[in-house]
Amino acid sequence: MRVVYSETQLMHDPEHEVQFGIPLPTYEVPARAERILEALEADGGFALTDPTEHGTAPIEAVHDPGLVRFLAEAWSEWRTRYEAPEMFPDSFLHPALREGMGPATEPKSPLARMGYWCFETMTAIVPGSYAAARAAVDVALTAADMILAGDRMVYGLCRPPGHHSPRAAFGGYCFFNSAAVAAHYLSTRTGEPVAILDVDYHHGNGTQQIFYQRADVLYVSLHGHPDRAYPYFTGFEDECGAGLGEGATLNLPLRAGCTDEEYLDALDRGLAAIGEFGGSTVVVSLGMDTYGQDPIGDFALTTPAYGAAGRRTAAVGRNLLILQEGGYHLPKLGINVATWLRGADGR
Ligand code: Q9C
Ligand code: ZN
Repeated sequence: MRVVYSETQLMHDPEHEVQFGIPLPTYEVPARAERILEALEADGGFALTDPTEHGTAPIEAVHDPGLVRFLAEAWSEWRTRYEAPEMFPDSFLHPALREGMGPATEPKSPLARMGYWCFETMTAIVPGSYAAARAAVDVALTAADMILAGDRMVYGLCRPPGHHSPRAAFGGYCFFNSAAVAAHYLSTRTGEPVAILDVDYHHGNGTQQIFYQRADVLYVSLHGHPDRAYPYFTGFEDECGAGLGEGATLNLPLRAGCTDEEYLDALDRGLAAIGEFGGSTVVVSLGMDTYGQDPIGDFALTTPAYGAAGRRTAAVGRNLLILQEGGYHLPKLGINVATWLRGADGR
């Protein structure tokens, strides 16, 4: 199986995330990508390729150009005004602030701008963030090109992740929604419907939002129930899409302690929906934070479940564009990814 990866993605290297109002060491570290790479290299069944530059047009096809502009400028603006080595917002554009008054206009100061574009306090901007976020999209799009050229499955080792970013905001360790950019790219190039299977522990609120009103992109997600799990405000079972997109969103929220068996049953439900949907390619948002030892998830999955999950996903018979999202238990992250990919590859 071909793997697309760029070292530029390591340039996003924040120290902290603010949780409970306290700056704590972040879980979303460059070593995540290095651990995955090592496991794939040790396996020997994977061929590494660098991405090619795809520019901002495919990003702006799903994201607000203002978000792209902000992320491109944020660090250089910040460092002319503040001493802090990492950029965090302190005020957010809560929807109630301007209720009944019409939309806000984008503020001028970098701090206020960050509160306009960001929805939480866990996604620091540091000097290399924009370059890394752009590289992650290039990884996804280069992998998509390989599918378009005839590969049956390709793995894009994306980092930072992307599925929490909606059209006009970023957060949840994510900047650009690489899976959404790639799914839209595939849909415009093939003219076919595209299905997205999101198996990260967290609901992919960003991907859901981007495609919520579209009938030609199916979004299916298995995740920790939002009653207890981040991102809290989305991912409920009754969110099924709207307008033309009604019926093209399927959320399967799961209980804490979810076992291999329960998980694979839910996966089968998701895969059945994908099987009934058209198109030749499934974009997989692959998160390994479902693992039993993950520090921020609460499922009980074991490594063999990933082999079964990969196998069942491939058995739907579509091309697979597999893109990395979360997964924070460094000692087993690589083997879990390799096991999923091996399962899909049927070797
Ligand atoms: N106490 C991804 O896995 N932290 N993003 C939640 C709650 C943010 C995860 C902690 C989790 C973001 C791509
Ligand atoms: Zn996650």
